[in-house]
Amino acid sequence: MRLTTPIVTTLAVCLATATHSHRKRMNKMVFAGINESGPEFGETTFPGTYGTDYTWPNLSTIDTFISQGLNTFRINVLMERLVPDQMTGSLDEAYLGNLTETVEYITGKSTNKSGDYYALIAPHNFGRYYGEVINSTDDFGAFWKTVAGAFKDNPYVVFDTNNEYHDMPGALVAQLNQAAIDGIRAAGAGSQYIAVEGNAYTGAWTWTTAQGTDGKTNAETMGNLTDPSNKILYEMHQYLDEDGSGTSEICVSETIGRERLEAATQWLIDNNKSGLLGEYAGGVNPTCQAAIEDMLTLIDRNNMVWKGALWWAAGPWWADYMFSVEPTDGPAYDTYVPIMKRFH
Ligand SMILES: *[C@@H]1O[C@H](CO)[C@@H](O)[C@H](O)[C@H]1NC(C)=O
Ligand SMILES: *[C@@H]1O[C@H](CO)[C@@H](O)[C@H](O)[C@H]1NC(C)=O
Ligand SMILES: *[C@@H]1O[C@H](CO)[C@@H](O)[C@H](O)[C@H]1NC(C)=O
Ligand SMILES: *[C@@H]1O[C@H](CO)[C@@H](O)[C@H](O)[C@H]1NC(C)=O
Ligand SMILES: *[C@@H]1O[C@H](CO)[C@@H](O)[C@H](O)[C@H]1NC(C)=O
Ligand SMILES: *[C@@H]1O[C@H](CO)[C@@H](O)[C@H](O)[C@H]1NC(C)=O
Ligand SMILES: CC(=O)N[C@H]1CO[C@H](CO)[C@@H](O)[C@@H]1O
Repeated sequence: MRLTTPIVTTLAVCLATATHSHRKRMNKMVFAGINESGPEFGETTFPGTYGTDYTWPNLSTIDTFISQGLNTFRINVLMERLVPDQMTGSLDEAYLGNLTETVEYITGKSTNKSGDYYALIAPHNFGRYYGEVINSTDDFGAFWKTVAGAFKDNPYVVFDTNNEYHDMPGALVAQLNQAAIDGIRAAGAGSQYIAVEGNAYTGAWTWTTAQGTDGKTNAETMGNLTDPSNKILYEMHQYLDEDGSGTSEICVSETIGRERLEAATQWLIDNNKSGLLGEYAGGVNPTCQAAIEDMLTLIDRNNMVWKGALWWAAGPWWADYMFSVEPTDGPAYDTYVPIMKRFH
């Protein structure tokens, strides 16, 4: 949701080998799904009241998405509700209880026959805690050690360190991500994927160009993260409207999604990293539909680096929000869920 002029890159991206051009179906994404929104609503009200300020996903909608072939759900939460008062504090049992119920509902669908069902735990905090930029890597590591400890035995949880860091030093964002990785592994959660996000709202289109307050881009700072389990996913977000903020239903062109992903895709390839498009959306209209399909085609063809894509968003309180895929009345449900299904 960064407000800058669009950068249209002309960099060519290495595509998958032509020998696969007659595939009957798309390659399977590891993670195909949607964002579940609700637990982070009322994001300036702490702690807030369940049912008034925020809500949890309607679990029966998870079944609907699964029946449509989706397998990954990014659950947006707030750090202040999960670990109140201070990052080094303890878990709020009620909020954790609701989160655990949602997580286990999703991941419990995993069987050898059905495949894997993933739940991302994603603090929608933008690198802030009670509105202040997080500057203590020790406290942030402690937060993640505490949270990961509660889920360490569930291999289908994905820990998403924070939603959309922005207007921070790039070096600090990388250090916070490293502290989160270290805290999660120190909790004994060794098997799970960890989704790291970058500065500048983790935008794919500006991954190599947008500078943090220290002048550093994500491309310059994020590549040195280390993980003893080697399960880092570089999570990026991409919207297709003029300013890339996801606030307009108008997409720039039918090819804008692919164009905006090209430089980041090349970075993933050059640095031997795995990527996850953790948020994307477009309006319900032919230009956006073509652009989304074109973008998912790029992801599919580069599935040696891109491991999946998650639509923004579903959730019980979106009402007629233009991007809502909440089953089955969400305005984008009929158009975009079949497309997601096709690419999974
Ligand atoms: C969910 O949160 C509500 C309100 O805080 C609480 O009463 C309830 O016990 C929680 N549910 C679980 C399963 O922990
Ligand atoms: C699932 O597969 C794993 C590995 O192949 C195997 O060890 C396990 O017994 C299987 N579980 C079930 C319930 O079939
Ligand atoms: C770090 O964050 C705390 C809490 O928001 C703030 O009080 C402190 O001034 C910050 N320190 C630095 C060096 O920015
Ligand atoms: C790794 O760190 C070095 C030294 O700080 C820096 O020059 C380089 O750009 C970093 N690489 C990546 C991929 O982030
Ligand atoms: C790329 O990463 C994979 C998995 O992290 C690793 O096994 C492989 O050796 C790496 N390849 C190169 C060329 O660094
Ligand atoms: C939950 O979702 C189901 C299936 O879409 C729907 O029938 C039901 O009305 C929803 N419940 C609430 C409370 O929104
Ligand atoms: C693109 C978009 O819709 N962003 C919204 C995501 O949801 C949060 C609240 O959960 C809003 O603040 C954002 O504007």
